[in-house]
Amino acid sequence: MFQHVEAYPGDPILSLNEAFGKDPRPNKINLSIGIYFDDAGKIPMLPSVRAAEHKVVADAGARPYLPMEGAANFRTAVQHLLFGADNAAVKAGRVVTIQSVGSSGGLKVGGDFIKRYFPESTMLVSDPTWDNHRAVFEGCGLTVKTYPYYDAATGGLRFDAMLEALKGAEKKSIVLLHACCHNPTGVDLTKAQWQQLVPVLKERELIAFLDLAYQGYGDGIEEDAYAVRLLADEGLSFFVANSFSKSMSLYGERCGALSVVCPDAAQAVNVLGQMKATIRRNYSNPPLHGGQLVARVLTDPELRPMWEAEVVAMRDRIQLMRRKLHDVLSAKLPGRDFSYFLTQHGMFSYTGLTAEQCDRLKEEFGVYLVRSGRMCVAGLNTGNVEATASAIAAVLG
Ligand code: PLP
Ligand code: TYF
Repeated sequence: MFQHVEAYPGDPILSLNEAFGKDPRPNKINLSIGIYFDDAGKIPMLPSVRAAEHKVVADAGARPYLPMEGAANFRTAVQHLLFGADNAAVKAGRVVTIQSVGSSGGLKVGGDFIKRYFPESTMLVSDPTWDNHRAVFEGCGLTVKTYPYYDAATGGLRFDAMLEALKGAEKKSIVLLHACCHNPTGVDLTKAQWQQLVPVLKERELIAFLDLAYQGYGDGIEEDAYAVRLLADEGLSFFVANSFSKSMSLYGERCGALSVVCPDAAQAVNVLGQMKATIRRNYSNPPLHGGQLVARVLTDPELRPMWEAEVVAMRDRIQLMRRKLHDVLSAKLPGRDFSYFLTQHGMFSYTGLTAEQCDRLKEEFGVYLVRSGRMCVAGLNTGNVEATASAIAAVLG
């Protein structure tokens, strides 16, 4: 019956993470999967989220289905977080937000919607991007192509080439942009570069699809929403998928959202309606619990500042590890430039290590990096950063 079902090779990142779990070596170091670990190497349960959970559980009653679009308190809180409570587009009823099953669910619902209403549009993603972007959007039936992004020579951005490519893109192409903390490279647009991008989006009638999976890990919760607010202020219509997996350490609760900024409130009503239809066809409605934790943290006057401080602490710890790794590696290999560890943002850095060097790191030293050379800097801690630097120095030396 199922002879024609071919073997699944597995997701490269998730498979590597599983291999790490099975590795019996006690000093193994996991810099593969995009998860924030604390200095003890544990996934944190944020105190703000724990307190929110106590409150939510104490208040909980029956468990009805949520509406297709998710819980109203969650959706409003997300709009305020992303756009600001006083945002003109939000106030005008031009922003549609649905609660999604992780931001992956938001990408999928957005992709299905785009396939139905912009069937001729090509999806343009950065070269490189998170592998699952291509998988999700091709799974929606969209054609996925790339625009230039990462500059291997400098460890920075090929901004001019990116702009040129977008200037030559087909009208109404969908442009997937990482709003902050680019996965996998850690290379982000500056505010000035976002501003330069706006006229290109307008002239070519390009439709931005922002992916905001690491809000707070770049420059700050508000700062990392810069692109979202800029595009809204510029009057553009666009999509934004955002995640609470990393910012609230709620990975397995699958908390995310998809927002669409529309030209007017009447179009927003229809867009929301068709989003609901898309959701109904996919999974009917999102789960209740995690979204209520998020809504509680975002709206509770005691918990909100707690969470904001926790995000600062996570971001600062990553920054400290970036500095430490940079300093130790620079001391060990003085001829080489490791400044990219300091200039790249968020959880990831592109190290330039080859697939073979990553294999050696894994096999000889128990240090796990994705074979593209992507390092999850958030897996470093005071107990493993020196060993990581020594292993990298050994494979580079
Ligand atoms: N987008 C990017 C760029 C990511 O790196 C991730 C997770 O690693 C996601 C989306 C999906 O996150 P989630 O579905 O957990 O919200
Ligand atoms: O490390 C990464 O880039 C991601 C992590 O449902 C991830 O692939 C893992 C599981 C998931 C979403 C993202």
